[in-house]
Amino acid sequence: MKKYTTIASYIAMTFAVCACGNLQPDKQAGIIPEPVYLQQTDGLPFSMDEKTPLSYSDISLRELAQQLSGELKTQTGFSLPVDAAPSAFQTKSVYLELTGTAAIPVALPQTYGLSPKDANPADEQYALLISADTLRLTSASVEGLYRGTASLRQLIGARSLPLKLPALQIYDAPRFAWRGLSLDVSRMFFTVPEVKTVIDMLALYKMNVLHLHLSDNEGWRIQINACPQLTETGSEMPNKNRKGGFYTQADYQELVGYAAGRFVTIVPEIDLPGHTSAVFASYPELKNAVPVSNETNKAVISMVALDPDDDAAMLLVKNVLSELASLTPGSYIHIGGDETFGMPEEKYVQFIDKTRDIMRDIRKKTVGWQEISRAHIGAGDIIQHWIAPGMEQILSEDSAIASMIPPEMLKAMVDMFAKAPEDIERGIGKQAKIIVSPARFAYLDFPYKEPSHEPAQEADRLRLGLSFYPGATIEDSWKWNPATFNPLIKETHIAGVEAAIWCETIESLSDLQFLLLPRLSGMAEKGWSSQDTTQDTTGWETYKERLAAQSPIWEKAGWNYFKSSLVDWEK
Ligand code: TNX
Repeated sequence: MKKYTTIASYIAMTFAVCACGNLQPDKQAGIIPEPVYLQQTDGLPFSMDEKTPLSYSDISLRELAQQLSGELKTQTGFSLPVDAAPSAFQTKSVYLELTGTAAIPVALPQTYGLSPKDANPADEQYALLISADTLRLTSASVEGLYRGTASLRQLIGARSLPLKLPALQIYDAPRFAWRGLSLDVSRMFFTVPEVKTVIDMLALYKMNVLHLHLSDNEGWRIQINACPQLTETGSEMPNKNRKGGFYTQADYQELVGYAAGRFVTIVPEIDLPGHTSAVFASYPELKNAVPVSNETNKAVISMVALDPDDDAAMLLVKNVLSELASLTPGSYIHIGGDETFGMPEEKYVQFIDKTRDIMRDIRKKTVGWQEISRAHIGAGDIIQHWIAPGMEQILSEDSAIASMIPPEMLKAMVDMFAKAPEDIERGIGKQAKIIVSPARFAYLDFPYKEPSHEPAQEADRLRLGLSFYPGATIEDSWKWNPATFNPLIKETHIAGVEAAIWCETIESLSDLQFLLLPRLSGMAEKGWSSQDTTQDTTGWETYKERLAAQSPIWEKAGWNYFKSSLVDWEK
């Protein structure tokens, strides 16, 4: 304790400087998301090799120590010997320590938002202290220690052997309690091992939610025992000659378990009542709530929606959500609710209200795309904001997409986008919280605008991402602040931040990684880092350097990434 008091007075001085926005650029450390407080010291580095013991203060940390040792092997080629039993701190070891909160001597900023498992967001705080003979990671919780291991893994992975880690002190905590990625496994089915790779990517950047988009027009991806046709027929929809597929309940539970081991919560989405062509193909007797001709419905995007007055449809919804709830330990299920083009508004409201009643009965909390604010939602519900200002341009009359859509449908789409700002005001008025996923920053299927450093990547760059979106440079995607980009949304309204990757153009894990990296790290920073350096003159420059430090880590892990020409990857 005495030791911390001394550190505290020293830090109080330097932290005062940081608080004025004059942050120490974390040049050599190269950590993303930028830690709240990082001070590099002049001391000698900590040397680490295959003999450095990995020790811990409490038996509950043994598994974490073993996991860390295994993860370090990919980055270093060796794993650290893990002590058989807990011990007191010893020098020259990597030491994991559960402590009281008092061990963090600086006032860390408040964490806003909602935890996906209703935990105390403060549990993610950690301290990492490195000097010539100390490598000490402390937190009040195992989860906080796990977040700290992500910083440590980056410090190690970015360096070559023999390992010398810079002397530094990090005190860190998240800005938002919910930091996620929405993964579209409907348009492109990813196997269990592939999804595990995505979870590994999230964990390295301290993200804690994998939102799985389990159903859409192009395919139903989760086994539901009460509705066998959903997987029998719905998982094999005609979809650009892509292979179909679905997760058995055992597969899904395996993913939930793998994610939990990395402090990632799976939030499953069943997209309702629209985006349900796979449901209608499975159960053709269901009534369509959208009054359009069959001809219009065969066009580019199908206009279908489940009808709240159809008992068979509501029974299906109840069966699906109940089974999913029993497989999902997290507090939330996402019910979709987006883009019900052409569905009469009263029907839409009635559908969401009925679905919310089901959610209450199965004791899960509701997340839905922002349009659900039109129904009777309230405190405890979350709306996901995706239709950011600028979206309406994509549908302007002379845009690429407008020419592909039948006029009847285009009108319904334009109407929906026009109402979008009201969704947010209404949702806030009803006490709902907001997951911030504005398409132009958070949708990782925007094509990359700048070329790659490698001419061989140009074909992939031009192929991947939806061509009707304007391109975005990785700088465009990083330069925004979740609490200021939309004047309607204040920090206190925000549940968290989510990136989304939609897979219409993606055909493999390698394609997926190409669109995820490097922008995913930037999105993780939006969710975690309290300090906004996007407006500083050096903010982007130092971010680029931190980004460049990630590429050795990705290469050793075998992850594909876009070598943006804006970054000097060689450094
Ligand atoms: C809109 S975002 C959709 C998805 C598409 C995506 C493409 C949302 C709630 N709906 O169905 O895949 O755009 O970027």
